[in-house]
Formats: sequence, C-alpha cells, structure tokens
Amino acid sequence: MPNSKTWDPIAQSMIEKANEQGFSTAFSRAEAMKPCPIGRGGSCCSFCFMGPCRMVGKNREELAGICGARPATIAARNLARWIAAGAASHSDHGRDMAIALRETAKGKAQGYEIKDVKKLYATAKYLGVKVEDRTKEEIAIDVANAALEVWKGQEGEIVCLSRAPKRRQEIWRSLGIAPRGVDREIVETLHRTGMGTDQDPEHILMHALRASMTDGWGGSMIATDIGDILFGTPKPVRSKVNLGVLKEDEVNIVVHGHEPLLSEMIVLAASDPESIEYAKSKGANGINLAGICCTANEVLMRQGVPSAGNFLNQELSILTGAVDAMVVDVQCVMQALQGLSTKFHTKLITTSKKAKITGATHIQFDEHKALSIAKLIVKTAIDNYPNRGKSEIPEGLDDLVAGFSHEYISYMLGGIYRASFRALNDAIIEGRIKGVAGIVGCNNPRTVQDQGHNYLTREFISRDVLVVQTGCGAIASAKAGLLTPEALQYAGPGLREVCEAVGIPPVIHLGSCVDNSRILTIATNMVTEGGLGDDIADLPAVGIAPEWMHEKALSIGAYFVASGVYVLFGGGESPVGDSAEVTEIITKGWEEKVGGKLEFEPDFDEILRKSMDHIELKRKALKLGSWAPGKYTRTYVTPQELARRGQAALEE
Ligand code: NFS
Ligand code: SF4
Repeated sequence: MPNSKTWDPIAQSMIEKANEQGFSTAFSRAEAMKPCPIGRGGSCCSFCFMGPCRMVGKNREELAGICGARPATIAARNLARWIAAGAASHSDHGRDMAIALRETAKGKAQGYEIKDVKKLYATAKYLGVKVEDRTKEEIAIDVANAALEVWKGQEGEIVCLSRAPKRRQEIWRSLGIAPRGVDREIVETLHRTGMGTDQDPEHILMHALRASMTDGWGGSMIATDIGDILFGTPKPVRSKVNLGVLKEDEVNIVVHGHEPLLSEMIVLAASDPESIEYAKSKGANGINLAGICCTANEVLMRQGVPSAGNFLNQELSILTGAVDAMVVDVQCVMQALQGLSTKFHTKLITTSKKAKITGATHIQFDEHKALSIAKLIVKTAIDNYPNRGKSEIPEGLDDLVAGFSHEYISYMLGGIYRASFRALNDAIIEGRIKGVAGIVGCNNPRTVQDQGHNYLTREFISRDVLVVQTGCGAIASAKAGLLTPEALQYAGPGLREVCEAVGIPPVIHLGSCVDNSRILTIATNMVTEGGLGDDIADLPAVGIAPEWMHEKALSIGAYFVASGVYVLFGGGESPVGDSAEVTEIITKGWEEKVGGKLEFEPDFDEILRKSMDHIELKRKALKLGSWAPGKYTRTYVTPQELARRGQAALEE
C-alpha cells in the first residue's frame, strides 16, 4: 500500500527498503504493537504498589482502585504527571542554557560568546537587570542568575509572567495558578499525584495548568531568549530539507536531540579548516552537517544547517548507510538507533551528562571545554568515514525559508524604524487574514507521518489563516515545500496579498519546540498592539498538535490553554478519554476558568471545522469585518529578496 505510512514519498521508499531488508523501524513496530487498551484512555494507575489498578469493566465511573481512587482521579493524576514531565524536559533544557550563559560571561565556557547584545538588553529588561554603565559580561551574569531564579522560586511568581497581557496576568492571579518556580511546581505535581494526596480531579488539573506555565512562560521562554543571546536571534535563512541533504562524498554528521549548546559547537568544529583538511586526508571531500528533530531546528534557524527530517526520519537516516556519526543529546532520541546503527557503520554518540544509551559511544559534553569536545566528536566521525560501506541516499530535496522570530516579524511588518505588529493586526481586523493557527508538535507512527500537519496547513492558508509552526510540524511543512514564498499559491487571496506586501511566507517557521514561547510573545504583541481585544483569549487563534506523541506536547498544549487558547490534539484518541469527567474538566471546565480548552480530536476535518468555527466566533466577538478582495496590488517576493530583507532589518 503506497504512502500508507507517510505523506513523504522519500520516507516511504526508505520504509519499504527497511521492510524488504528486514530492519525494524518505529513504523513496523507501531504496527506490531497495539496500544495498551487500559493505559490508552487514562484508566491505569501505577502510582503505588497496592496496584497497579485498572479501571476496566462495566459501570466504569463506579469503579475504584484499592485505595478507593476513582477513575476520574486516576485519569487526572496521569494527565498532570505527563504535563509535569513535559514541562520538566523543556525547563531542564532552559536551565542548562542559563548556566551556559553565566559561564560564558565569566569567560569559562570555551567557544561561546555573547552574540546578540540587543537581545541581552531586552532579556535584562524583563528580568529586572540593570544595563546602564555596565559591560555586557556583567549584565549577562546577572541575567543568568535572574533567569535561574525562575527555577528556584518558592513563593510569589515567576518574573516572565510580566510579559503576558495585563488581563491574562489578572486571570492567573485570581485563580491562584501563577506559578512560583519551575522546580517547585513540578515537585508539587509529583507530590500531589502520589498515593493519598490530591484526589479531586478538578483541583489536580488546575495545578497541572500552573505547572505547565513554568514551561511556556518559564523554562522554554528562557531557553529561547538565551539561545538568541548566545547564538543570535534568527532571521530568514534559506536551506534544504529531507534525507537528500546527506552527501555521498562527504563525512556526514547528523546532530539529533534538542539543546543548541552542543550542536552550535559542532557547527563551529565542522567548519574548522583543520577538521576539513583532516576529512580530506581520509578521502572525503568535506564535512556535511545535518540535523534531526529540534536540534535540527535550532541550527537551521540560526545557521541554515539543513534538516534531514523530523522525528520519524531518525531511523530512516541511518538506513541510508551514509551517516558516519549521529550525535545525540536529550529527548526524542529512540533507543532503537543503537541497534540499527550497528547494522551499518554509523557511530551513535551520546553526549549528555543526563543521557546514555547502552552500547553507544559516550563523549561527554561539558560547556567549559565545549569546542575541544566538539572537535573530538567531529574527528571521531571523520575517522569513521573510511568504514562506510554501500550507501543509498534517496534523491529529492525541498527548499525552505526558516528563521523567523517575533523581532524579525515586527521589523517586516513595521519597517526598521517602526517595528510593530500593526500591519498584522490591521490585516486581521480588515479580514484579509482571518486568524492565526499554530500547528506544532511531533510525528507519531500511529498516524501517517506529516499528513495531519500538511493537510491542515494547506487548508488553513487556503482559508486566509496565517500558520505559524515549530518543531517537527515545521519540518513536515518544509518537506512538502510549504516553507517557501511559493506556498503562496495555496493561500487564499487575502492572506496572499498581505504576505506579498509584507514579504513573509504564509507558513512561518518559528523554531524548535521551546520556541513555542515565541508564539506566546507574538500573541502578546498582537494584544498590546491594540484592536484585537485585551487578552490572548480574545484573538482569533487556535493551537493544534496534529501528530503529537511526547509528554512535552501535553505541556505545551496545557500552557497555551492556560494562556487562553483553544488547543486541539489530533491523530490518536484522548489519553484521558475513558473519563467523561476529566474530559469535561479540560474542555468546558477550563474554558470557563481560563478561556482556553484542550480537546482531543482524531479527525483532521473536524479539527479544521472546529478551528474555523472558533476563529469566526472570536472575530464576531471582536466585531471584525470581512474583507473585499483587490485592494492591494500583487508583488511577488522571491526567497532571495526575503532573505535580503531579513539581513537588512537586523543589520540596521
Ligand atoms: Ni517537540 Fe522536538 Fe519533534 Fe515532538 Fe520531539 S523533536 S521538542 S517533542 S518529536 S516536535
Ligand atoms: Fe491503585 Fe490507588 Fe495505588 Fe493507584 S494509588 S495503584 S489506584 S491503590
């Protein structure tokens, strides 16, 4: 059955190759292993050892665990723990960024520098750090320490909340869900959800919202801002995507995982003339870097490093036989890579202090010796190049433009001297743009790879809805050619006019999953710009994770809900679908309290319908008009022009 596993013909050919040659992949394993019927709907509790208790049977709502826990309590505790685990992943990443900034400012982190001073000042401002009459190093040390307070906070609330619209802050405070500190809220989630503590589903889930906010308005926001300070705020850059970015005649190093701290150093080490000479001495024509997952997004956004694909491409890249080293750090790294890499010559290199894989080569990363370690990793890859056997790199590549930040978007919309979101707000008010859809998140082999992302993206832009993306969703669009100005051919007339006039594509790649914080910032800027209400909940906007699989996605979904956004998760069934009570709490219940709600909707057409209804509802509430086409003249913006404008805007 062609294309039954993926929307991408290149991935499909690799899956077929794997099947023919007897290699297992996530695609084949997902087929062989059906989801556990008890766990899939949130009905299994394993939080103490009187159990595990399974809420299965007739009259489900009357069942109870050995401790008497009701099914709704069990589902709520499960959801809260998943959300906290997701928030922990993003936030722990952010913490390491803050420590790296501090060490950089002290001159102790090898290879790093404070690249974007403007961003340092902006970050200092919201963190309450004084900038006048101080060196950038002094400021950066205080910025790092103030950022680390976001983790340490025991009372009060995290400082980043002050970046949200005033109205939103009031809602959080009145509900008592303004988070105190990342570490506190996550520890408290574990405490509350253990045997015998918080047993009121609604109460548990309000705390889950609070914990999720330590991700979006805490750890992720800091990760994004410090990433920009150390490596530069993204501006439009052209690059390539898909397995064809691997090169037959060069040493291929694939960076995979999440934190830019290591991958940025590998970019440096791989472009070092000595490394390139060394590669040539081994018979290669050079060193070729490519990324997978969000590490790919980090180095794509800032350095234009090509992406070999999203989550489900990780095994497929090794199946080409052309990857000399796959370098991984944390999150979304499949253990299966290890076994698979031994069938080829690929060296799987783990690097994080937090993550080892049995059988893989471990070269431990340390920011104090970052560049030396990166050079050692690059050398290890080069030394492995002569061991490469027959390789088969599938042909076919797509172009893309990535590298959008809220800073850049406001330059584009307002011009260098009047940077603002006015033009976007006006376009929405006039109805040329109906609204905004954030389409983000993972791949999941239980749905067709990229299908949900690409189907929804095309349908939204054709309905004059601007699409913003992050994570593996953005790479799905890239592989389908949707991250170029050429994607305007699929856009509705209103959206097309605006994009052409301003010089942005209709689908905007905002970065990795921690960069979902950029979406929060954009939403806030739109609110403060005026004309679209006084809260994020007033915006005609939706958030969608069509193919989610990671706990991080649930955390992201929850903090968007807490910020007032209608969030839809697609693909599979609801992980708390067994409990009508919990389903009611996270939809109607949350909507009444925070204005946002979380729905699990497997049918993509239903997602589209519900999203458009929601956008129309919000437009009506704001009394926005509809648009008369033909007001503006068409001007076609080439990718080159787009990249040039980006350069100019940021070099003012
Ligand atoms: Ni996000 Fe990124 Fe991809 Fe999902 Fe994994 S890489 S942090 S979790 S799979 S989008
Ligand atoms: Fe069972 Fe209660 Fe223990 Fe959960 S906490 S495993 S429901 S006894």
